[in-house]
Amino acid sequence: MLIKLPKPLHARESEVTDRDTWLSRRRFLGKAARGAGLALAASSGGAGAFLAGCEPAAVTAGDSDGQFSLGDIKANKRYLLPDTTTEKAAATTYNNFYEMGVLKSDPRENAHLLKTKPWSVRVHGLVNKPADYQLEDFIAPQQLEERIYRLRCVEAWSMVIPWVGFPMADLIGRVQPTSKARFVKFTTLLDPSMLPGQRTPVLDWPYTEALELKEALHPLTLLTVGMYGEILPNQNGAPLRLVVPWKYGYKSIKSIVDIEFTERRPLPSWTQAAPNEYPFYSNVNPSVNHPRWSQARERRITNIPRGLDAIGALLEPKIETLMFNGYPEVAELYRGMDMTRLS
Ligand SMILES: Nc1nc2c(c(=O)[nH]1)N[C@H]1C(S)=C(S)[C@@H](COP(=O)(O)O)O[C@H]1N2
Ligand SMILES: [Mo]
Repeated sequence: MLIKLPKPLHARESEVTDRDTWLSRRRFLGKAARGAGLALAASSGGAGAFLAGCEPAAVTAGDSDGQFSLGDIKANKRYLLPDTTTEKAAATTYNNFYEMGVLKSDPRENAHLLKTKPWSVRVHGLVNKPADYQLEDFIAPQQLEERIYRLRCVEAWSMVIPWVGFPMADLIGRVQPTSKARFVKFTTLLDPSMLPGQRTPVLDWPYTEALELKEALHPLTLLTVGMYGEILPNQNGAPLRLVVPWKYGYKSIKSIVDIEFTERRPLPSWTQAAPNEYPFYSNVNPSVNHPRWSQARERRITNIPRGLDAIGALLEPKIETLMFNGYPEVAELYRGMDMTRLS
C-alpha cells in the first residue's frame, strides 16, 4: 500500500491546508497498525559494525563526479554508538533536500542535476582571514575522519550515519574570527537549473542556517564531505555539508557555498518560515513537542522503508528520543536556558 501525504510533513504551517485531515488519518493508521500487530521494527545488529577493521580506511570516490579524493580517513572511535548503523541504501534514498523536491524520493531522482565541480566556498564576515576557496583547497589542510552520528529529523524519524569530515572548529581556527563574531551563517547554493525545487517558493531560497559561534566551535560540529567512506552523494548535500548531531536535522545544511561570521543573530530559512515551529536553537528535546506533533519518540530507519513516505514514521514502533539526541556533553552550551519550551 502506498500512502501519499497531501503535503510534506515538514512543510511550513501556512502551506499545510489539509492538516486536520492528515492528523486524523495519522491517528487512524497508528491504531490500525497496532491493532494488526504490524512489526516493521528495524532489525538490530552489531554495534558500530560499519567500522570493523577500518582504521585507517583507504577509500575511493563513490558515485560522485570524482572531483577530489577523500584519501586516508581516520576512524574516530570516540563517537562510536551502540546503535545499528543505517544502511547506505536507506540514507541515500530517503532524504530531505527541498531544493531537489519535497518528497523523500525526490532528492535521489534529481540528484544528477547538481554539478559539484567546480565548487567554491566563500568564508567571510568578521574574520581576519577571509577567503574564496576551491573545494579541493578548502579540504586539503584537513585530516578527514569518520564519525558515526545519530541524525534526528524534526519529523520524528532518525538514522545513524557514518560521516566523513573534519571539525568546524578547525576551519574557525584557520580563518580566525574577530572578537566581534558571535554567530556563523551557512548558505546553500542558489541555482534553480541544478536545484529545481528552488523554482517553487516552499522556503525563501537560498536555504540558510546558523549557529552561535560557541556551538560551531563545539567538537561535535562537523563539516562533512563524505558518508559511508565515500564522497557525499548529491542528495545528501554534496560536496560540503554541515552536521550538528544534537540539533534537529534541518540545522545540518547541505551543499554549502558561503560561511559568514556575524555579530548579529542570522535568521535561518526554517526559522523565518515558521518561528514557532523551527526556532533558532532547535536542540533535540523529547520533552518539548513540535506544535503539531510529539517529539518524545522517533522511528529509527535502518533499512529502506518500503512503499512508505514520511507517513511511514507513524506505522512503526518508535524508540525514545534522547535529550540532545544522546549528546549530553553539549548541555554546557545552554546553561541558564529554559529547556522546557521550544527555543
Ligand atoms: N539545503 C538544505 N539542507 C537541508 C535540507 C534541505 O531541504 N535543504 N533538509 C534538512 C533536513 S530537514 C534534514 S532531516 C536533513 C536530511 O539529511 P539527509 O537527507 O542526508 O538524511 O538535511 C537537512 N539539510
Ligand atoms: Mo528534517
